[in-house]
Amino acid sequence: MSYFPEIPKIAYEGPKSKNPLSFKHYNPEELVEGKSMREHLRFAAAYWHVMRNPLADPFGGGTALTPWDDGSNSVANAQKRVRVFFEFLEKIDIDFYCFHDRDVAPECDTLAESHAALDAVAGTLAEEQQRTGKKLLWGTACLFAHPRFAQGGATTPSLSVFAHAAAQVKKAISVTKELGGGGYVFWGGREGYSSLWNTDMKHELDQLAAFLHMAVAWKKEIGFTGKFWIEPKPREPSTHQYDSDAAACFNFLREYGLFDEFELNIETNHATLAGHTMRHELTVAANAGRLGSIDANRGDELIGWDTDQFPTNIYLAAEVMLVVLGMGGFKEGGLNFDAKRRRESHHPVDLFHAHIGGMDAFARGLKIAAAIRADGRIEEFVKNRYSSWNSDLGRKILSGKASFAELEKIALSQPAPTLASGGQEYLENILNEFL
Ligand code: XLS
Ligand code: NI
Ligand code: NI
Repeated sequence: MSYFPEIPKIAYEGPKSKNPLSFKHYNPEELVEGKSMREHLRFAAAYWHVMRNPLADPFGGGTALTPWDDGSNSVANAQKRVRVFFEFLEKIDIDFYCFHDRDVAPECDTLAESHAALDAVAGTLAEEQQRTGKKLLWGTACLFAHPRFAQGGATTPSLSVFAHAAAQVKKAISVTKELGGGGYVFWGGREGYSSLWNTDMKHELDQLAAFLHMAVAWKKEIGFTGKFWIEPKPREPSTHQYDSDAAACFNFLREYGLFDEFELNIETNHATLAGHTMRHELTVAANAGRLGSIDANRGDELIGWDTDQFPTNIYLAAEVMLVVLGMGGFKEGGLNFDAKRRRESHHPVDLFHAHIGGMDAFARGLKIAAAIRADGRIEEFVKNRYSSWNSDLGRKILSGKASFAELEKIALSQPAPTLASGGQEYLENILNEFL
């Protein structure tokens, strides 16, 4: 039985093909820097967007056509969706997926029933992983949709809600482990505030830290060897989210003695909402040796919210892949399309167009990044820019052995300082040679 009877398995046909249901650039087994594109890119599909996003917006309800779904909250319907999803993964040739507990399985009347429903659906996920060879990139818990989480999950003022959140995360980590997930993501959409008039920020941060310490303890207790990733986002749905950007996350983790246990999952649209470029956020994370995974999407310059569009910008994909190649590639992480179709693109075939576009854009980004690295001019320029530090004095300063007094003596005795050009335009022109 096929749920996408009209759709063939998507294959590489090359840049000249006019077949919209083919890859023009993503050629999974093609080698780049000695590794296949498949291994470099580690694409993942987001269960919540592919299977559960009705494509509503703040002004109107859902439009997505999901002929396989009976619209009920039953476990059987949830299990059927899993089969549909894995057919999608097979046809689109994506190797990994990500989920929230509440998108794969229904939320029931009691927590115990919700746990049981999740176990039942996890059984189907395990079967389908077994059948297809697809893998779980990461799992997470939804601590933002249900009304009980309106004032936060780990940062709620209510101790009973906090306990519920803890129980949910405990279960979700266990299920992620059972399914062999590479990581577990903490995205706290409601872990922030909408007004400081009713918020004890210090108390909430202490709660969040206690919550994460318990998560680490649970991870160790059950022997989950995947990574813990925090996904920064500055706001939406909260006015301010505590994990607002990569630097804020690191500061929080260091302050509370959690730094060694967490890496980051960086999302493009969250970076731009934080007033940063994606490259900035990736660079902050990579510099700390803590770039774990990426939620690949993009925002819209004209819309001030998380539009979660598919990443089709080749320039952006090249920048992302430069950072990824620069850190030696993904380990447990990958490129998760945390992206949804526009409300107007409501047919099942649009799921394929959307992912094909993202995969082809990143295939090109990968090749462009590799070409820039092989060319070497940009890297060389940046290296030269700092060459004055490549001296006894430079080394002395960086190893913390110099003093202001010593530098004052040098500054007083030397001729007026000089500066070489920053060469931004020169470098941007080089980049364009490869696009
Ligand atoms: C929402 C987030 C969310 C996380 C997973 O903006 O991107 O989808 O990736 O909870
Ligand atoms: Ni995300
Ligand atoms: Ni997002």
